[in-house]
Amino acid sequence: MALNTLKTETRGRVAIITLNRPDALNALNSELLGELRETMAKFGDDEKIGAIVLTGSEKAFAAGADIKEMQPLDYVGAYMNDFFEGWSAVANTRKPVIAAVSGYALGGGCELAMMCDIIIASDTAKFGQPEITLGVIPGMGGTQRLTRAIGKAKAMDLCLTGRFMEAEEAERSGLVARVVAADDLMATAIKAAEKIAGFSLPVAMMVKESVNRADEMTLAEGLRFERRLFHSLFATEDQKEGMGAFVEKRKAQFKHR
Ligand code: CO8
Repeated sequence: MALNTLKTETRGRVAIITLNRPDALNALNSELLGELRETMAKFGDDEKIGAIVLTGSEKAFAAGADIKEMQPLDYVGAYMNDFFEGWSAVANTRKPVIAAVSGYALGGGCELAMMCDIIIASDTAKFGQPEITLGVIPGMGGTQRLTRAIGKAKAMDLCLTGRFMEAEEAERSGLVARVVAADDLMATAIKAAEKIAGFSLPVAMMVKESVNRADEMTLAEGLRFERRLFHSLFATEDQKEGMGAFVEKRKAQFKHR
């Protein structure tokens, strides 16, 4: 498939997807969404891929949904097309996804980063939900995922004032897992993805599924869900191999990778 808005490459078991609309600071338009959905699905189905890194440019991870595309929308059109619903497929990718964020991650860009499982940011990253300045509210999860990630006080501050949050504050607030120097961003993200991709893939996928359930379930339901997954892993060869290798003091060779 020829891609106009993305670049992709694979390194071993890691797939790297780079948003590539430099003239629009990687603004997220319909074409990009279509290509990202297809690409995520392709890597999701590829058993040789164990983890995905999603990144943008040095200046912008993504400066939001494409305002020029949205501007002429009316209510009926937005409702009938269920505008933005297509992003759920990206959020529902079952393999682990790391967002490597440099520069602006604003509006839909911040929301896209939050659809990923781990955000690693360069010290130049700026996060924000400035939709209020455009006369709208976040529409791809900004009021929901951001509030769960950083709490009501900071989420209200960002969504109501539209201010940008620097990488250091984003890490302190719990949005970002690690902040690294801009030059080290991709190497750090790829190394983390390689580490994940070296483990048993179904186990990594169950970790992702179970952690994400924490946002959706009560503690009691979530603990039961986790326990069932935990029990199920004793039916896998990878559990036998992982624990066997520990006891035999050797490196585990997981089968399902
Ligand atoms: N959409 C479309 N084009 C964009 C966007 C965008 N989000 N962001 C930047 N661009 C374009 C600019 O128009 C410009 O294009 P051109 O050269 O043709 O004029 C080019 O990218 C470069 O941008 P700037 O010249 O503005 O670059 P600066 O370095 O001066 O500024 C900023 C960088 C601060 C990031 C600035 O571009 C900016 O403020 N961008 C918009 C950020 C924003 O508001 N994002 C939120 C968008 S709304 C959203 O994501 C969700 C909406 C939910 C609605 C729900 C409806 C159902």
